[in-house]
Amino acid sequence: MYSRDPFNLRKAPPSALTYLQSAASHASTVAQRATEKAAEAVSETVQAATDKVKDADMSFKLPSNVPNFDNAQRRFEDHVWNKFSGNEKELPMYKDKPTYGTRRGGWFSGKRRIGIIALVVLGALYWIGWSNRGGSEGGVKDGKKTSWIPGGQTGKKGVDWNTRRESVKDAFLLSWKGYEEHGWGYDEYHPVARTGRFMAEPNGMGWIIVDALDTLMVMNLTKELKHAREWVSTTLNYEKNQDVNTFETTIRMLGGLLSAHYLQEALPGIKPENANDEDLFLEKAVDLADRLMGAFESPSGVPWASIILKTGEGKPSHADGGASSTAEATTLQLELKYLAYLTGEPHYWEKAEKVMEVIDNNGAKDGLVPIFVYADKGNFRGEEIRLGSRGDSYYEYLIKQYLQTQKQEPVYLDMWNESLGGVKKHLLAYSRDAHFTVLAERPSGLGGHVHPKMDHLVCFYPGTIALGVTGGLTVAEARKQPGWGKAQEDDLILARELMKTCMAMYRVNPTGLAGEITHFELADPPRMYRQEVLQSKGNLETDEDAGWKKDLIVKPADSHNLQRPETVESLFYMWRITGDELYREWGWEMFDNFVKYTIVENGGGFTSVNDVKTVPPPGRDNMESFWLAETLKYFYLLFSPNELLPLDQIVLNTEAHPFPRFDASKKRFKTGWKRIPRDEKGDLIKS
Ligand code: DMJ
Repeated sequence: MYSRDPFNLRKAPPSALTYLQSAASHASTVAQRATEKAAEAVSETVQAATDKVKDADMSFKLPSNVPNFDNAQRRFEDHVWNKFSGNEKELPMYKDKPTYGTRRGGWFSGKRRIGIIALVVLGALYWIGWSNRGGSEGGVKDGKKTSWIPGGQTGKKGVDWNTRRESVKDAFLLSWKGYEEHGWGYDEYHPVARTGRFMAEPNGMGWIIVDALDTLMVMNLTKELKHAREWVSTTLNYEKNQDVNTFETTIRMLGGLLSAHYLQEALPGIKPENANDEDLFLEKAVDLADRLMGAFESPSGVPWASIILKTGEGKPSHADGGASSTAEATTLQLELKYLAYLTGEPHYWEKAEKVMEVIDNNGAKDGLVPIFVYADKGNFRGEEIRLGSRGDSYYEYLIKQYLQTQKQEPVYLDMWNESLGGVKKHLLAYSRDAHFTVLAERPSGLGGHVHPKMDHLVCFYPGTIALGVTGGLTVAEARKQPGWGKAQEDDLILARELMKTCMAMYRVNPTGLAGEITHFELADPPRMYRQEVLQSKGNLETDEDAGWKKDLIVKPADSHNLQRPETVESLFYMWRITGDELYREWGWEMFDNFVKYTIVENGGGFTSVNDVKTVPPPGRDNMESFWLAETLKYFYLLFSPNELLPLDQIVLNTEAHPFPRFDASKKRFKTGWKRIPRDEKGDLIKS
């Protein structure tokens, strides 16, 4: 464990904070008085900084919770998203999944400077132990959550979301600056040791830089983007004689390059004016994709788990009897189909959809697929069913493939609907007392027992259900569409209940951060969704009646937090689709806790932590690339106006890289396969 000193206060205290530090070092009563005084001073400073941010943004006074229509960022976004319709322009070596506790572990101008000052000042509050002034831990004071950074207290009326999203941008910049200074070019970044590591020699894969390109664009961080682009242009190459994970390389690198290409075309001021390298990102994407194609050269068409990029040679998994993970094999389709659309090359499309056909021809019951599949024969390995690790994004990409090609491929809607029905029938149970809806697992197949365990990864599901229900429209818009009815309303209720369960997975811990895995107490026998629909009784909004916490168990081996995005991802969808501000408030609370408990000293950035049940949590000294690519992007979007990346015009890949929805028929692409019909029991009818 390292001692916490956010924002380098001990080594080089900014002058305004020297006073706070000395105050904090006085003996008990004196220190107490000094701290209170200091806190008042800081609070005034923060208020002044916040006001300045607001003043800088606003040409006239608006109510604080109304989006600012006149600031530069907003103009930038309006310009962009007005252009959207149609959008005519034409490794790592490890699997990023839960490992049950064994996983490996400048100053700027104007408004930005003020934002950073505010964050620094609030870091000082943490350093001097502000949290203890209210006599309770974790920012809970008088039974109410308190906030640490500009934007105000959670639950407060008239919240300024623009200020809150600026705080997210500041957190991103702090992470980026730490990486730029101490880990530049490395694929892994260790913010405490302030060093990094290549996952492939020489010069790495661009793991962090490429994954973050589109977040830099969405946040309009042009200076940082220029540096990143230069690196991509001068240093990035995929001539690596080393096997890399097919899926991770596709979703992060290919996905990152493609969304950078897309946003560069769509956003004003992003593409360099004198660029003769205007297709830089697309060229890199094509080069990478052509190397990845070797993974699909298996007898069945299901991709090998790994690929040697230099030779294009596919490799079976070293573990799991050589089987590929089902989620990995089926989470390459959005990327390859968008690339097919951009280039007009049909083989990307065909390879991608062939996998779906082979998987579906196994005839999995009720749309629920086992989590391993052999690349040589295309058959499943074992019967284990879950929507957590190795199962998750299979389901996600069903509905997203349907939306990506503007609903031209109903086969994927059919598969999505079938799987949602399977989830309701087999996997949804209620926790024993509070009746949280639990998305459980079936480790021994559908005939086996219900295992009440939820990986953090599963929390992509509530938002994805909501996306499936409305297709990205708001509920208000969707209710006017033909075909809307009780089934859709019920699914939204289910999404809300699961969202609440995921939030409980955060609030159950004293840090307010979720562990990698949470178990639930069930009744004996379990009460199941298919038998009765229950509303959860746990009241998450008060700390007085926290009896609901007894339904959740976070085991020591599962209590790490890897800065994962799934819950804020779902909060983002839930906010956009339902318009219920509760989801934004929950997101703010989560962000607040990430800042409070995962920030590292000396400006290194933010880190994964080892134990969310200890305050402060011991650091893990690793910043995941998806912290920049996903987690902070989703926070930023959650607090942004809804017009930024309009949900009915884009799809986000599983690494939060946005692609446009497109009319596949314009490039003469269409679904090249059909499902084998099923009988009334769901068995394949083979001719
Ligand atoms: C990301 O790489 C993707 O979201 C993937 O689908 C799951 N794992 C991480 C984030 O948790």
